[in-house]
Amino acid sequence: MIDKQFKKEAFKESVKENVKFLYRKKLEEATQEQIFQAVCYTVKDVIIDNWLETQNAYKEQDPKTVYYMSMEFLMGRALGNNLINLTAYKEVKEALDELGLDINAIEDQEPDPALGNGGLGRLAACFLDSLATLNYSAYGCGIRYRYGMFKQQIKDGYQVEVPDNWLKDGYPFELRRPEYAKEVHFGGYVDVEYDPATGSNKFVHKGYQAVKAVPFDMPIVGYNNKIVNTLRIWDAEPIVDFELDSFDKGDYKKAVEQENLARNIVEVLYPNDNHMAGKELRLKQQYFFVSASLQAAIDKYKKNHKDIMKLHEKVTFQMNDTHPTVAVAELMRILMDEEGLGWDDAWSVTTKAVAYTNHTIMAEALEKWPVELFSRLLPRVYQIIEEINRRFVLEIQEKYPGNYDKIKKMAILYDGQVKMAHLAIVAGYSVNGVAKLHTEILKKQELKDFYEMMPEKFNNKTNGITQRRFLLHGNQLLADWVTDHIGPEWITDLSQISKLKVYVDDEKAQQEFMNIKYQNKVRLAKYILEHNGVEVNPRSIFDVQVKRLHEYKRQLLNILHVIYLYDQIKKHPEMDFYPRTFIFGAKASAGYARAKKIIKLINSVADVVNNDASIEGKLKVVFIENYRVSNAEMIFAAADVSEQISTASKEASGTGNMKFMLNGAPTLGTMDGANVEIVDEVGKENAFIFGLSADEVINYENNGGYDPRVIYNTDDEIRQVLTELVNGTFSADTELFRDLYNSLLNQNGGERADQYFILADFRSYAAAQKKVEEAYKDEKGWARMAMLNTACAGKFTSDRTIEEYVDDIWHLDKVFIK
Ligand code: GL9
Repeated sequence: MIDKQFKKEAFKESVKENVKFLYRKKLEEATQEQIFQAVCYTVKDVIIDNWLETQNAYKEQDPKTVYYMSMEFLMGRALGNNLINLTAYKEVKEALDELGLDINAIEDQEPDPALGNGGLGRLAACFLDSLATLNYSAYGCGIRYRYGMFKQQIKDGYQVEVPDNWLKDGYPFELRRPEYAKEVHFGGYVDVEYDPATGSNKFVHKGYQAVKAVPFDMPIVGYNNKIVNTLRIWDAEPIVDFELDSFDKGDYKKAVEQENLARNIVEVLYPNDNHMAGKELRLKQQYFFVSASLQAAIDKYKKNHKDIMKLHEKVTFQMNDTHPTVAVAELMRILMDEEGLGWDDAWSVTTKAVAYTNHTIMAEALEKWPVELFSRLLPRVYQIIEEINRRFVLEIQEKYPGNYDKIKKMAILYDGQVKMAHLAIVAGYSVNGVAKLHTEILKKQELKDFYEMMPEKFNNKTNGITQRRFLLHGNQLLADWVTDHIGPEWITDLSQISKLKVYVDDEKAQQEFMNIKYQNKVRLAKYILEHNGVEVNPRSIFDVQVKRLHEYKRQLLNILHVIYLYDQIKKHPEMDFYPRTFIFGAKASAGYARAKKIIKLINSVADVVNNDASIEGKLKVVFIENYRVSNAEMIFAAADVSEQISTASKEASGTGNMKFMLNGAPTLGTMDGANVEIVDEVGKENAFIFGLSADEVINYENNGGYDPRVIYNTDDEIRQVLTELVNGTFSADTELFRDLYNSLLNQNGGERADQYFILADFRSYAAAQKKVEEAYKDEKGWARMAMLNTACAGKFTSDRTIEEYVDDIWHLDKVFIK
């Protein structure tokens, strides 16, 4: 598609016009930021036309629509991605060249919209890309946080969090839609009033505080198909006092409270990954965007449809984890209190319209709200949950008479808590896990009782990633090479990438493939020099672990192994050793002390190792500051080894693992999450697998854990590594890493010693690492393995995932635009 605006001359004119119009400047006088804005407005102009056309086509063809409800959308930068999906990237790059501008520098002006923590939020973003590309009608529904994921600075080896003011200069791709504003109500009480018209009682919510939810729409551009869907994120505004109910007129205190509520509610994203903080404001955020999104969806439905009882035929709501689960009760409330349905009708529609995805089995991530808090904040919604619970408990009793243990384990309300996962499962028409192993663990362990009672709801949808961002945009050299060899079909049909298999033994192809990897390593080395001041050798093995910092992801195992290698090199300087660069990137939750200490340890080890001339640069350790979507794209492209070393059973899927694979980096990992399926696709001889299995881990856990002291007492080299945490090797303060040391050896309160089995897996990890080194020395063998990883990555496109959601859960219709 070469639209008018993307003919080079027209494009250049338009950019100059925009600079003049927006800033009263000539191109030569404009700053890079101003040029970035001007370029975006030119691109947005094209997008808007397609956006209008798409929405018109949806109106005419009336397809079923999915509303993907998520507290997080980790979009990453839009400009480059939009150009890619408009198939205009190359023309625009040339046009900018001719203006004396570098497209990379312009792209670098864009702040990363970081409205998410990690995998869960990035998955939502990949899904939106695939939905638009596959011609499905879809909305992303979320929150327009004023501050997204914090920016990470490393000072003296410590993480420092800096606010991410991504809206500071205005975000060019968003569109404010005040005409679709909705009111959301908090607090107050419920009155029961007799309605003589119907002869029944109705429930009236009174004395509440109100917030105005104002939507901002972001375009989601499909690849080369003219579809533009919408990510609708909600901002909060105070309801100014003349808009107060007549009842409240002149209530100054209330007006101030409402203003504060609006100011706070969308202020900031909670920076927790796989962890629930239980803060009241978080529940307010959840209800705020859920209520506004449901109201908007129902309004839209009612514009073209009369029968609310058929809502589920045109609309489906996918709940991304339990974060939006209050949607179950809010939909019931709207259907009953606003639309006038009775309970049974409302329940019948709701339970055909909402579906739930589970993303973790980590106990600390399970959302449970105190009844006191919940009922105070959302009195009417709580009342509805009580009734859902009452009816469900009756069902349990009918199915398992006299079995009170079942009620204890499965009730939605128990022990003074509202259990959001139970609500999601009871109401949802589908419950899915995100990788085969994860879904099996849900069925056999975490959600066993629910699976036994309603097996038909459970299904697996293995995660995926979009190849448009993580290969076509992030690794343009490899993308061009792939297209030269097998044509461009892989861009929208990643299964085609298996055609590369015929080249894996072709020496010329091997050399080209590895030369591209080398160039990407040079690009990353330059970034590292600029950002870390560390020189790394692009001929060394780039061994990469980038993901959120979490004990279960075991960055600690990785850095302990680095210490072990360092000890080995020091002890045997003559030993054969292939140069290695260990690259880390990770944000720790601001309140997660142990995770932050692990960051400090990585940086302390880096200081010692990188500055020890005696090891002749054989080992380098780099911690990349502020890991985020934009630098991730460059990091995946440059990786030789993909570290996926979570304690088996803990990582529900992982999606970084797929991004590395697609970019030709073999997995060094445990049999956890989607690693299992990666090995299925590429073959275990093209991966480096180690460690306890999920069954073994679960077995230990169910039987009181294991004893790391046995390993400590019998393995001198492991003991030496641990000792170096507390003997001053990496910090003059010998107490600095004492907590990490203790966590591996001593039980602490309810926490078992080494609860993530680091020492248990250490030897098999070290052995797998040794195999990596041997394999890398065999240049042809390695090239073959790297190419096979790319060639076997077809399954892991989010296009495949979305088609499975559509076939098994959503049943959407495709829409085509002429
Ligand atoms: C996560 C899992 O931990 C990942 O293994 C999984 O790939 C993603 C997407 O399904 O979901 N679950 C979860 O709570 N997070 C995940 O990344 N964390 C956040 O990003 C909040």
